[in-house]
Amino acid sequence: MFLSSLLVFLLCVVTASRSEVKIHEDAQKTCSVINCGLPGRDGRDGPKGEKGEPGQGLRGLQGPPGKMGPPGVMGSPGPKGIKGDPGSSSDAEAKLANLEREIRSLKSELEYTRKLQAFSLGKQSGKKFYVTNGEKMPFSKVKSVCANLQAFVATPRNAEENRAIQAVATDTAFLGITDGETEGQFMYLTGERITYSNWKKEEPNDFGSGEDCVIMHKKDGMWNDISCSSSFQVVCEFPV
Ligand code: MFB
Ligand code: CA
Ligand code: CA
Repeated sequence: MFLSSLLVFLLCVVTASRSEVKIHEDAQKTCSVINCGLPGRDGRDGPKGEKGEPGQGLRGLQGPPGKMGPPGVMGSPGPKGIKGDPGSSSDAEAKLANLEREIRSLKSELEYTRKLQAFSLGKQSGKKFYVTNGEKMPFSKVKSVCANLQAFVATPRNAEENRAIQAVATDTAFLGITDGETEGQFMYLTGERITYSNWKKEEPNDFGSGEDCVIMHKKDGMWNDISCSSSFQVVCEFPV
């Protein structure tokens, strides 16, 4: 008896809930919120769903180029190039002709510059000319200064040249003459014995610990042997 009544009760409950659901659904279709009251609160979140497929959203804009990386390792040398064509002889002849023309032009320009400089220094044509920068220095430096100018230390070979050097010097100046090789034998720097001299009275005397160089006095153009380590004016001689 109890079971049957339980069965009947359950049957009634199931039937009622189904009809309630249907009533509810029908009611939703036909009535507004005011007639039927507010919808119930959301239920609790369900369990987390499966991970979705990656989205197809817009990719970000291309960023600016990164900073320059370190230089790469030098590559190995490439294969040997193929042999070039042999230059034609006319090419070589043309190049040679150009070079010869250029040399002639440079030579005439140099000659012109020398004449202009000689004229500005008052040099007579066909003669050596002499130049000083007014500086005083030991004999060894005098030699190198003149050599750097492709010139020589002033060396009078006669009275005329002696006067010309005396006119250019502004103070007592070294001459290109020494007796360092053999004491008492004065030589030009080219190694020949001197053929002209203008010694002051009682000179040369190899005074003190030795005097193997020669100076010319500005006031009278006379010579004196002197120590090569003393400092006197440089006068350079430019050949004809
Ligand atoms: C000497 C001269 C020497 C020095 C010395 C001061 O003459 O021969 O070369 O100049 O004076 C006296
Ligand atoms: Ca001497
Ligand atoms: Ca002397």
